[in-house]
Amino acid sequence: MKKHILLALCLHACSVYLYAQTIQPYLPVPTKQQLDWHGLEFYFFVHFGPNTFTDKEWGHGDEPEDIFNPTGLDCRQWARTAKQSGAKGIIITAKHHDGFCLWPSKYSKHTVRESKWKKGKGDVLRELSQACKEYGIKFGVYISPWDRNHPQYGTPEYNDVFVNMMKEIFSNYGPIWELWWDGANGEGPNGKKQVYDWGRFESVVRQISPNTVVFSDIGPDIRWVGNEKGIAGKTNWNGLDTAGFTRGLGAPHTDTLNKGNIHGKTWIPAECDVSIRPGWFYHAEEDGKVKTPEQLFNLYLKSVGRGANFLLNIPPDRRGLIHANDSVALVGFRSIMEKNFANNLVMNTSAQLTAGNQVLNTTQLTDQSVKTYVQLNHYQEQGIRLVFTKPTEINCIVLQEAIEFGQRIQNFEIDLENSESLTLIKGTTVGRKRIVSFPTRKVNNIVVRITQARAAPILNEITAHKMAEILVEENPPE
Ligand code: FUL
Repeated sequence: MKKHILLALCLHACSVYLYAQTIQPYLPVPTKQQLDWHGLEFYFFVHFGPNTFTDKEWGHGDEPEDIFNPTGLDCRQWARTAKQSGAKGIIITAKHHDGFCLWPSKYSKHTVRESKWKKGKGDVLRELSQACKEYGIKFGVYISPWDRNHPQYGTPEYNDVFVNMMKEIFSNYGPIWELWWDGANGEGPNGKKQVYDWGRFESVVRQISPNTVVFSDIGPDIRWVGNEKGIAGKTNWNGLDTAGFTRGLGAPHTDTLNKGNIHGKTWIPAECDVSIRPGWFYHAEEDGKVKTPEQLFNLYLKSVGRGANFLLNIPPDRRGLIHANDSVALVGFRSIMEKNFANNLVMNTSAQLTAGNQVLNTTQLTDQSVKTYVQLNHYQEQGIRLVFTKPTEINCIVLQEAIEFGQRIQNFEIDLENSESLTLIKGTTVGRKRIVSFPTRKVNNIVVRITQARAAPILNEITAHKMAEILVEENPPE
């Protein structure tokens, strides 16, 4: 009896707590820019350049500039396709390893200016940055420090060249939302490798564009997920320890990048890069190998559904257009997303915070707003029970942690209850979003419990859905 009174008091205190107390962050926490980045979830990568015309993946840097000659480049078509697919931005390969600049850089003689395209007056970065603005999506830039063309590559002067190129891009085409640093460091035209001045590159970018989020194997803002398949770890911590590591070959083990470090000192979330086709660049013979809408949705579950972001490469063809097969797949993906997530079945539940026999109604987790949240101060005894108004078929539950206060949940469990049976689902981390799918169950209630956490867990949203059965992930969550 005494225990119940205590629990009741504690639940009451907890509800007061929700409104009255400022929550202490559990470090590390994301910056404002990183938090906004998490919210974007899905955006395009665009690999385009001489390789598009030579059918290569890694150009040697000796390709004649005239090879770059798209016959009908239309960056508005790229931006429109992104918008229609639900992608929130486009990151373009401004310069890949072949060194060819898609803008007329003053610091290179291997650029669009030296090509036949538009009689040397063309500028892909100009056209794309404008198109992104027009369609209200973000504009980002990939720039490879490895340069197989630049005559100064392999000498200290090349670091000036690289810095100047970035300055050019930031001042002529900004704002740049995300900057993508490839860690590759091969030989240049004179057979030498470059010693990159990463410290300088980083401080220049921070100085000229503090709001840009910078990607590389180890951040500073976003990390590589450790594979090019678009798959984050089922356990995925946003923290990463970078001391003693460098970009490229000196990066942490790919498994660490995939899962993060549970006690990682810095918030460096994972981004899952993957191509819609086998290659990064367009190859006509891959026109029949475009991923299906279902495969794209599965990648969404394995990236965003594990707390990371989804960077999907859509390589334009030799016309400079997104191929119809890719567009069709993207439209299909968008429609799967809409159809399967539109109906949030927790709208038909009453949500309760429970502890033993004590029950407190709560609305914060089912109000479809990530701004309201519940902190479980006694999570070992507490659960969140969603009681459906009638038995309801579900096969997908989405949990969201209020990551602005740090990532806390280490293990969770979900009971799927009906009058005959109880199915237990177990998972590890949640992070910004955790999507769990399972064979369809008809349930009366679901109960979410946090079984292990690094600090009092804070959830901001729970949703439940009935997706097409074919979309359910094959392997149960962990
Ligand atoms: C890698 C590059 O070598 C590939 O060509 C591609 O650009 C991929 C996204 O990053 O490091």
